[in-house]
Formats: sequence, structure tokens, C-alpha cells
Amino acid sequence: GFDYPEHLNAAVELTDAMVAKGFGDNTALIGNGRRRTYKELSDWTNRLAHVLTEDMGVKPGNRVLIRSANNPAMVACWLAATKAGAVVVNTMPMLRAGELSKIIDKGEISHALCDSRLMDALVSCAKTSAYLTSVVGFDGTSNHDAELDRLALEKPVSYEAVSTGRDDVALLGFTSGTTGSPKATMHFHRDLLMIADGYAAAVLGVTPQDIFVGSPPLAFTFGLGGLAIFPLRFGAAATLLENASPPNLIEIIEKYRATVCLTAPTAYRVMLHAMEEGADLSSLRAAVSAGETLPAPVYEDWIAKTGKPMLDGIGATEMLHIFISNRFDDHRPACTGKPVRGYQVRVQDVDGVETPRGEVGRLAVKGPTGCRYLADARQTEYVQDGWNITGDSFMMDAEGYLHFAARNDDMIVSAGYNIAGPEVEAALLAHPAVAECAVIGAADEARGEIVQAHIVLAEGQSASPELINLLQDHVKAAIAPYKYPRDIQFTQALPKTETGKIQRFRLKEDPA
Ligand code: 3SK
Repeated sequence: GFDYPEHLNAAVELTDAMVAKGFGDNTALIGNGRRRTYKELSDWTNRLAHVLTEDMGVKPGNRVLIRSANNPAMVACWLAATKAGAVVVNTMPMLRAGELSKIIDKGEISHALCDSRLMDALVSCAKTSAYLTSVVGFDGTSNHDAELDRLALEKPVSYEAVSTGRDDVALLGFTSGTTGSPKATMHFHRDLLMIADGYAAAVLGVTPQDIFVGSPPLAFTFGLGGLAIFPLRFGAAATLLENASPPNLIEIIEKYRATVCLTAPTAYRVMLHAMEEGADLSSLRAAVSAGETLPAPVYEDWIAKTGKPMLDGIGATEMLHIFISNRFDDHRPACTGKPVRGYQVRVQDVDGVETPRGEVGRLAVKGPTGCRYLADARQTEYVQDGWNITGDSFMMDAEGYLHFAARNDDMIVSAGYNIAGPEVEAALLAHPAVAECAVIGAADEARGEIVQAHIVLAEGQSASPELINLLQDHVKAAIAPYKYPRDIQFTQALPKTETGKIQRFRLKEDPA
């Protein structure tokens, strides 16, 4: 089990406690061309926590929104607000006033810390909000040239953090789902540490020598865990990039000799290509792939080029982080692996009855970080009989390995056949003409649905009826022929979320 003291403040554990354990001079954060040690991070967050408490009037339990791209200042603001006993809501810069207002209302957010380059949308929310009373700017470029930074410079470097309970809510993870109204998942102080003491320790084996890099926003729990909590829990360093496009990731990996990378398969494909042109990624000892299922060719090419496995895993905002994963010494292609320490997993039918091994069903997971939606009737859909129903269809094989089939919404039923869209995608992606693709079920009078593929072609390829026939034959040869895409549409780009997940539902809403 995971035993935490009754009183626990996760931010103190990740900063002051690390200094007390002797990591004060280790690098904690790298960003904006600067390194900051654990001692500097501890001092910085303590000063900020003073401002929150004394100047902004933040009280324990108040909801504090942070709006920023990934940078050290965002991490410092999150830690400071957590030290002050606030419940933090991290948000991405791309969100506009309308989306922010929904979050502010749902989260009853009273205070906001905002990168001063991104103030407009929040200031306009504050004008009409019934909740938001205080918005203070910070300098995301680390020049300490905004109100929050100026106030912080006047404060002492020690701070008596709020003695929160281990089961006090520390974080609200917002998830938009496919439609309309956002859901907020509540996570406790102990959850924040548990994902490090579980997945990061048991699967990644993080050490103080590690240097993390990656693309997921800190506003997304994949990013907050992978790029802040995991390194800080073990005295390691995190590099933070406001623009984490693959070329920038490569530059940082080469410059700092990063050891752990977390990103999505699409970025790994670009990185593999760059390695052919000379990119040096040899410092990486761990490549974590999540957010989208990892196509077997990407996994295989990574092993061929680096001699190391790529670790595919699946997480959810509702569960906070990754709960099924491959291991360095136990990994397979087109396989998500086995449950992570602390989690139980099973595959079941719509009535909650466990399905036989080898059959596709709904994924159900149980574990200490499980879903607690804030004031939301959808809680009873997500958690049934104590099992979290993630919305994914999986198959558990005879040896207990889990294989992704589809999002429950991505199962295509065509002429009575159940076809998992991602299986067809994997077959198409194995063809060199295909750079990216998304497969959906398109309405069809005769078959109910037909398999429709939306394809972004690889460089130098052009669309033609011959290519369509070629790709259809290629799929028929790779998997059961009834699964081939009867309709193929070529497109310049696929719709994606800000975290890089393909939005198949948008292709369905907007039929070609
Ligand atoms: O698999 C995901 O999409 C995910 C979601 C939340 C946290 C972590 C991960 C990997």
C-alpha cells in the first residue's frame, strides 16, 4: 500500500522536504535558458505563497486558476498555491474567454494567476464572473517583471505551509469530454505523490540523475505528473518548453542530454525521422508514449534505432495518471502492458460482467486515485460498483496483457461486424504513403456504417484513385478484409486537441 501521514502538503514534499533531504543544490527546473536548484525553487515558491496568502487573500480551500504555457514560473505558481492550501486548476493558454468562463463557474474559482502575456481573456472573464475576484499577472519569461514577481521579491524565503490533510483536495483536473460542459476531477494531496511513488518509481525507476523533457501541457495531468511531480519527487530535473514541437524537443534532448521523454506517438514518428538525418537522442533511457495508442511500427522502429523499448501506457484525467503500462523488461508491440502498482484492471461487458480472456470489452479500473467528479451526475456513469469505466474497449489476453481496441465511441458496426477503428488505422499507418490517419464509422444505408479513413499523406505522395485502391488492398492483406476502409478521404491535417489527441468525433460531426 501507499502510506502517507494524515497531514500532508504535496508541494512541501516536492520542494522544502527535498532540500531537507539534501537535494538543495540539485537542478530542479530548466527553462527560459536558466537552471533553478531545489533550494531556489523552495525559496521562490515560499515567497509566492506569502503573496497569495497576504496580498491576494487566498484561504485554504479557495480555488486558484493558473493560466500559462509550460514554464518554470507556472510550476512555481502551482506549488505556491498548493502550499497555501488552495485547490489548483491549471489551464492551457489556448483556452479562450468562453471556455475559461465555464471552468471558472464550474470550479467556483476566486483567484487567478496568469502569465502576463495572456491576461486579456481572464480579465474579461473577471468582469462578468460571479466568482473570480482577483487576477494577478506573473512573468512567464522569468524576468520577474510582473505584479506577482514584484510582490514576491519583498517576501521572506520561508513560509509555514498550510497543514493540509492527505485527503484534502489539491487539484481539479478539468476534462472537456467530447461535448459541451466540462467535468472536473478532484485529486487529493496524496494522489499527487502516489502517481510518483507508483508509476514513476515502479515503472520508470526515476533517479536524481534523470532529466525530463516532454510535450504534454502542465494543465493536463499527463504533463503535471510527467514534467513536474515525477522529477521533483526524486530530486531529478525537468526541462520546460513553451513550444514543445518535435524539433524543439530534439534540441533540448541534445542540449541537456535528457534521459526521460514523455510525448505522443505522432511526435515520436517525427523524432525517428530526425534520427535518420542525424538527431542524437542517445541520452534517452525512457521514452513514454501515451495520449494515443502506440502503433507497432513506431514501437519497432524505436527499438531498432535505440535498442530500448518505447513504453506505451494509458492514463486518464479521472485517474490522474498512467494506470496500465509496458515495462522496460516486459513490453510488446501493439500492447498497452499490465496494470501499474496500486491498480486493478478488468475487461467487462455493458452489464459489468467480466468478459472471457481474448474478447474485447469495456475497460474497468480500480485504484487509489480513482475518479471523483466535482458535483457532477456523470459520476455514476464513470464509477460503477467501485470500478472506473474509462470509455475504452480493451482485450486482455491469456497472459494478462492488455490490448487497446478502441475508444468505446470508436467501435464501428458495419453490416453486423464489430470493427475497431484504431486497428484499421494501425494497418494504414504501416503503409509508407500514410503519415497520419483517423478511421471512423460513416453512416451508410446498406451497412449501417462503413469504415471511412481520413488520411494525411506522407511528403512527396499525392492523392489518386490508384493510391486509394493500393491502400485498400494493403489493409485487406494486413487484417481481415471486411475491415478495409470502403471510403478514403485525403486531408491536409486531422482535427486534434491541444494535447495532440485526434478528435475523431469531429470528423463524424463534419462528414466528408
Ligand atoms: O493516456 C492519457 O491520455 C493520460 C491522461 C491523463 C494522464 C495521463 C495520461 C497518460
